[in-house]
Amino acid sequence: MFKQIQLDYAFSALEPHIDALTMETHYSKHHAAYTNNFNALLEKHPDLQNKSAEEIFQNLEAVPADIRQGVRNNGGGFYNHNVYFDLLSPNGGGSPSGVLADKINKDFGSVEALKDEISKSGAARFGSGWAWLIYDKAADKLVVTSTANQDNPLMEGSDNVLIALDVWEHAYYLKYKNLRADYIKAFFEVLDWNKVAARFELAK
Ligand code: MN3
Repeated sequence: MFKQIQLDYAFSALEPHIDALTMETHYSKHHAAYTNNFNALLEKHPDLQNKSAEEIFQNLEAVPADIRQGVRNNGGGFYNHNVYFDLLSPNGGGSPSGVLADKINKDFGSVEALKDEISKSGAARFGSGWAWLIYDKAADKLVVTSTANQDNPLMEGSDNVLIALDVWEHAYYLKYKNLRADYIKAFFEVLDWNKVAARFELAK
């Protein structure tokens, strides 16, 4: 059984950047539904239950055809939100330091330039989807990318993700209405760079 991560902060803890009702609905309804649907699909093919979510997405073509699209949508929704919610913190914001900051400066010029690129990627994603920072280990390079729907970079051959930014309207519409760019600015106010740095350490 795949499980939603337990939040170590209250739904209201990210106010005013992300409002409590959005957080509660997003986690307790949207994320819960993706997770339940993903687990229900895997009951049809129990051998998949022993694999990690990463293994499943990196070999999506090996998933039986009758559940493949469902796994892509709901498994993606399960996994992507686990990364997203884990990266948020009432103590977030600011800037990264240490090895991660050095790498960002080398690959993007500055942290502001990286934020700008992620923001543009999220704003340019038409309809629903995600913006990402990934680490391309083979090229030793940080890369900004985006995916549609609940797809993620693992499905496209990446072996890790460092930042996951949900740009579905359900992530921001109650507070920000059509102003996705304002929500993206707010996301960086609650992004826990220590978690990003820890993901980078594991990916290297
Ligand atoms: Mn979402």
